[in-house]
Amino acid sequence: MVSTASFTTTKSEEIFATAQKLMPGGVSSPVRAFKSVGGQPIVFDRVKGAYIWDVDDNQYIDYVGTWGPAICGHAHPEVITALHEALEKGTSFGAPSLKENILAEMVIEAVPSIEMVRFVNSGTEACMSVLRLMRAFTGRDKIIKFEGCYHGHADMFLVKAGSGVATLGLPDSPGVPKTTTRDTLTAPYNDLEAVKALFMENPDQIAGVILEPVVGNSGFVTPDAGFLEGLRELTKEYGALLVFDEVMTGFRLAYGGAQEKFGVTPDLTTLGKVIGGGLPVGAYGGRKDIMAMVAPAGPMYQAGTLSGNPLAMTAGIKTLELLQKPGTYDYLNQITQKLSDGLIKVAQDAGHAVCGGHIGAMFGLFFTAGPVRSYDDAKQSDLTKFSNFHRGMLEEGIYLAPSQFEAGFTSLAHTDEDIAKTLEAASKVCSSL
Ligand code: KE4
Repeated sequence: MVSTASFTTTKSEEIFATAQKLMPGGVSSPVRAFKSVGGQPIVFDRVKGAYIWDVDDNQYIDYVGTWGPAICGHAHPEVITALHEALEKGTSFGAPSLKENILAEMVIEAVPSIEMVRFVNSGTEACMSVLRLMRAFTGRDKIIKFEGCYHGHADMFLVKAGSGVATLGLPDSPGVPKTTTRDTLTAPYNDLEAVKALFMENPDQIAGVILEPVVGNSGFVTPDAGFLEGLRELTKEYGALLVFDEVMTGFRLAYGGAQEKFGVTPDLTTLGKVIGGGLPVGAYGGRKDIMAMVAPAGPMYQAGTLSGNPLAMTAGIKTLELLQKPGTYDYLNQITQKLSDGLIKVAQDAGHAVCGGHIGAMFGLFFTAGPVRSYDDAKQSDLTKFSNFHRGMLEEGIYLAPSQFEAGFTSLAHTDEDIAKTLEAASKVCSSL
C-alpha cells in the first residue's frame, strides 16, 4: 500500500461519519461509498477543469468527471455564464420552452438513429422509458440485455447488471419481483451465438436487444469486430428492435456517439450525462415511427415534472456547442490514448499483468493479461490489486473511479502535463503494488 505522509482526510472522515447516520451508506449513490476499493470515501468540496478538491483541500486530477458529464472540464466558464443568465428567468416552467427545441435539434442532428427525442431527468428514466416503448411498439414482452451492462436501476434491468450492482457483488437486488425480471433474458457480451439461441428459443416474443455499444459498467469492454453489426442483422431478422444505451458513450466516443464511431445505427438510443452538462438530463429517441407511440402523440405513457427544464437544457446546449468546435475529438482521443497506453506501459514495466485501452474520451484497465471481452472475464481480473492501485493513486492526487467495474473519463480540460503527472504517479504506485 502506498502512503504519502501529507495526505490527510480528517474532515472527509468527520463529514462521512455523519453522512452514514443520515443516508444509507452515507451516499446518494452506492458506487461513491468506495465499498469495493476499501478505505475512507472522500468528501469533495469543489471542481474546476480537470481538477477536484476534497474538504481537506487535497487536489486531485479527476478521471471520474462526475461519471461522464464533465467532458468539457468541470464548471466550464461558458456553461456557468449561460446558467447564470438562464437562472434570471427562473429554474423551471413545467411547460414548453424554446431551449427544449434547441437541444432537441442538436441531438437529432448529432445522433444517426435519432429522428425524434424525448427528454427525461436521468439515464435510468431514459432506459426504463425506452424499454416500455420497445414493448409498446412490438407488442412483445421479452428483452435481451447483456451480463455486466448497466441500464440504470429500473426493476427489469437489475439482472446481472454492471456498475454499482457488480461493484457491490449483489446477486441482483431484493425487492425486484420475479414477475418483472421473468422477461429479461441475458447473454454474455460479445456472444452473438448466445443471442441467436435466445431468439430461436423465444420466437416472436422478444421486443428487442439493449446494450452498451462500448461497455463502461463492467470496466471498459469493447465490442468484438462484427458484434454490433451482427446484432443489427439478428434484430432485423427476428423483427426485434436494436437499442444502444449511449448514456455513457454518447458524445464521448465521438460527437455522434458509438453509433457514429462504429457505423451501426440502432432503432432507438438512450442518452444522459453529457447532454445535461452536469445538470440532471436523460433522453431517449430514434425512428419517428417508433417515437410516434409516445404520449401525447401516441398511447405509450411517460411523463416528468422537471423534464426539459430550461436550466438543464441550457447546460446541455452550451456543452454540445463546446463539443462542436473543430478538433475536439482529435484532442480527446490523443490525450486519452497517451494516458491509456502510458498506464498499461508503466504497469507492465513494473511486472504486472494488465490490459485495457480507450476509445475517444473513455478508457479502462484490468489487472489481468486479458483480453477482457465480457463481464466474466472482468471478474477474473485481480480486484485486490485494482483496489490497492486505486488507493495508491488517490494518495498521489489522482482520482480514478472507485471500482474495477467502471470506466475512466477524460475531458477537454486535461492537459499533457496532467497526463504526465498521472503516469508518474502510476509508475510509483505500480512499483509498490
Ligand atoms: P443515471 O440514472 O445514473 O443517470 O443513468 C443510468 C445509466 C444508464 N446507462 C448507462 C450506460 C450508465 O452508465 C448509467 C449510469 N452510470 C453510472 C456509472 N457507471 C452512474 C454512476 C452512479 O450510479 O452513481
